[in-house]
Amino acid sequence: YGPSTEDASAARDWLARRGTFGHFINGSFTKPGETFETRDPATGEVLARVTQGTADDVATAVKAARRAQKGWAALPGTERARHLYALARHVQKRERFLSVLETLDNGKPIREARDIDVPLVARHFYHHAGWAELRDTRFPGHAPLGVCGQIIPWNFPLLMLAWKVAPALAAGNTVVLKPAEYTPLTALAFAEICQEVGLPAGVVNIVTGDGTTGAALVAAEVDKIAFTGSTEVGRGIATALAGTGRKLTLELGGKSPFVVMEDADLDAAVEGVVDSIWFNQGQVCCAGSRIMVAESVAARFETLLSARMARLRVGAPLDKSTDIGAIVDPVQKDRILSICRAATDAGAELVGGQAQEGCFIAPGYLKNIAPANPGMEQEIFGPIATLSTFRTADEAVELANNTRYGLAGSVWSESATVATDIAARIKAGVIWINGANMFDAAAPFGGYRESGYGREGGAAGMRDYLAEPAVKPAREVAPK
Ligand code: TXE
Repeated sequence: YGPSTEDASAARDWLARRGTFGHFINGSFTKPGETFETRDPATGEVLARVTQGTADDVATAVKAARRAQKGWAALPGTERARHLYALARHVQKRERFLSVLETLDNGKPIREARDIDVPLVARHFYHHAGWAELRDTRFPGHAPLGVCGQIIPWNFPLLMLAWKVAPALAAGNTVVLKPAEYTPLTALAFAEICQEVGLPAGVVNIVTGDGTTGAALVAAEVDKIAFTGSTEVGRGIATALAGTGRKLTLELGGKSPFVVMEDADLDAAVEGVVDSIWFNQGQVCCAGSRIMVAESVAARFETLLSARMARLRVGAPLDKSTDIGAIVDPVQKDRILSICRAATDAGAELVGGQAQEGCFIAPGYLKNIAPANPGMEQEIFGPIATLSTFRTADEAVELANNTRYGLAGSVWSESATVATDIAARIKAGVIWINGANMFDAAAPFGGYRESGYGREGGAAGMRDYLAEPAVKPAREVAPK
């Protein structure tokens, strides 16, 4: 099924009714302050106005979260679980509305919002409802951290909210979350869901705004900052928090290898590229953006790849036959194009990847590209991969690890021995074998090196929202 016209108009009615948004603090929406526009990148149309959060707004939200935290943490795990189950069910109940809203605000194809983003959001809350119940059995003596400040990007707006909010709440923390300025709308719709399910006031607070609001949150009296975004901003946050004793987890950029061995199923690997770099217009932190193919099969692989690429449809995100939607914002489009230009200036050849009117870029890849080419080193964060070749397994591993990042990787081979051998030698937080971009709430996700630290999902993700028990001093034994 596709989204019906009614689904689309439900989202539009909601936007027309709400129009201008305040923050969501202590269980209700504040009066809007100074506002900015959020647009549909596919059409340029203004969807709504949201409030630019000030340091005072952030402080008010942190206070509300602080007041709510003791009561929330004191609830039995089964009660916190009941709230998380309710959030999951209500996300499912409103899945069509949320999918359309996400597509309007972000530009991603409706098929992806509907079949990937929103179902994963519900799954994340269901999974963490289980953790709320299991916390004390699995982490005896651990305590919640307190108030968590959470800053999220625009590529998976509601899903990144779920990744942050669900484990924090399951552990007994309360949160102040700042969505990205390009895509605040599903977070505000989620705030309404918090009201609908009767989540205690102050447990989830949402303050909208740009990077200055994010910086105010970093400077506020919170016990942890969880950040997903660019490596540059992540570095600044780490510096700002140095010496404060506050916990920090960072999920930053990536330039993940996609390694196709000689014995790989090439058709499957090409489909893997579609799921990898041509998913969400390539605006995926763990996108397999550096394709590396064994030289002996490279020509055949490229023929299949370019034929498949030509069949991808670039167009209106709300059309359910669209494969590649709009880039989130003209600024990001320019950023993508400028890296591609730097790559071709340095000698690479761009196949496809043409800029189109508006926020659209056709899928493409850079070939004949040297390891030190900027297109090989920088995160393009658009639908453009690099394509290079290798001769031996060792060379494949060396190429794969020749990056400052370490978020993810993907290995394609029909031999389990070959695939697991290569996978184990790639330095990355997540490796997929004969697959790409597969996510599950139970599987920890996170990086190495300049991709950040800390994990989200599963037991490891829970641990990052808990304080270790204090070490009990060993009983002194008087010398005989
Ligand atoms: O990210 P920013 P941008 C990468 C990707 C992309 C590039 C730039 O390469 O092209 O970053 O994107 C908030 N203190 N990724 O500029 O600025 C900001 O308001 C605190 C990879 O949009 O990092 C938003 O909520 N917060 C990435 C969030 O940080 C600050 C996803 C992310 O925005 C802040 C996004 C500050 N000083 C971009 N400045 C991934 N890992 O998935 C900004 N923010």
